[in-house]
Amino acid sequence: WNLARRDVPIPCNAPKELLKEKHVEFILKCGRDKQSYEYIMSEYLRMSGMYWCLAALDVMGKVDEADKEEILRIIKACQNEDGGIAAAEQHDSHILHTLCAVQVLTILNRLDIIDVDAVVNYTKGLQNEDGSFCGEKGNEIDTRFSLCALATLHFLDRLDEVNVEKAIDYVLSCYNFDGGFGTRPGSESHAGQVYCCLGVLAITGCLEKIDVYRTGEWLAERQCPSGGLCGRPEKLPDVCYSWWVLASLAMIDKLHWINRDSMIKFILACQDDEMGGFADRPGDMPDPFHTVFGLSGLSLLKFEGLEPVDPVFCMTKKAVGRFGFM
Ligand code: GRG
Ligand code: ZN
Repeated sequence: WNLARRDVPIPCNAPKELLKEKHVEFILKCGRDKQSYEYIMSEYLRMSGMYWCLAALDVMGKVDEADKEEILRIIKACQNEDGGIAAAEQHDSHILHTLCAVQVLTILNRLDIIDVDAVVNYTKGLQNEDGSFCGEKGNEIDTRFSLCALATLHFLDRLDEVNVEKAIDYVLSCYNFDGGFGTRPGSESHAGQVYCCLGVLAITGCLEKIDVYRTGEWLAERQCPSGGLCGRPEKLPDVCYSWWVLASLAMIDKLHWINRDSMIKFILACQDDEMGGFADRPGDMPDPFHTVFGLSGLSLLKFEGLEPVDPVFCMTKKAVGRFGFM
């Protein structure tokens, strides 16, 4: 069956070393070129983008190169009346961006610049009767938002403000027989969702409530012959899964269930040796999203020259400090 698996080739001239200096340049350029097409078109992702970029610099030990004052000014301007934080000024609040802002402020150790009580109230207001969370008021439910909400409250040291028991029960109701998790009860297992659900169980100290062998097996099966990891059966490998899957395996202490050498080879092959940055797969365009997850995946594999990262939060252990998982 291995031969029939969908996969991508690794070109023989693909990068085999970590091009750290190029990645620092690539990330700094993303924040600098405010007139570029990419910058203007990605406004709806601005807050997430700041997290990807800052977290990437931090993993490379270069967080001091970022324009901190500018970042703080933008985040402050993105907190809305409802207490939540938006992707950009004048946009609506969303829990995805609220968590990203809290992550950035945690990295910079400047949570004081936002109204923390208001963030807590906003987050509380997103929890539903069954324990699930919406991403924004009255909108779609997804286990991604359970992680975002609990991680946000965790960094603010205010987890007790929501119904944690029900939040856990909801996540467990999304656990599938194959060992994976989906977005909602009964939905298909997806590695991104597994990461989010394990993150919730890790934050709340409930990982023993699942069958970690079954889950570890489902995760380990995501490795393709090229070494890359895919998000679910029959899908192509993508470097961001070297975060979603590896971090999940790390949370349940099964990182050794994948082949480290071929995984590293795949991640390194996704680097752009001219522009810097990582793409989803070899030869594609690089972006900050795949760059932070590529670098963080390498860090989990203890690749030399990178800061250790926390598998739940995708931030350096140094940044998460006492809020870290292990
Ligand atoms: C703390 C880092 C951190 C994140 C917060 C938002 C979030 C929580 C997690 C996102 C998890 C997730 C769902 C990741 C998957 C992202 C992705 C590549 C989705 C694409 O899915 P498909 O089905 O693509 O379009 P495939 O790979 O299946 O072909
Ligand atoms: Zn991807």
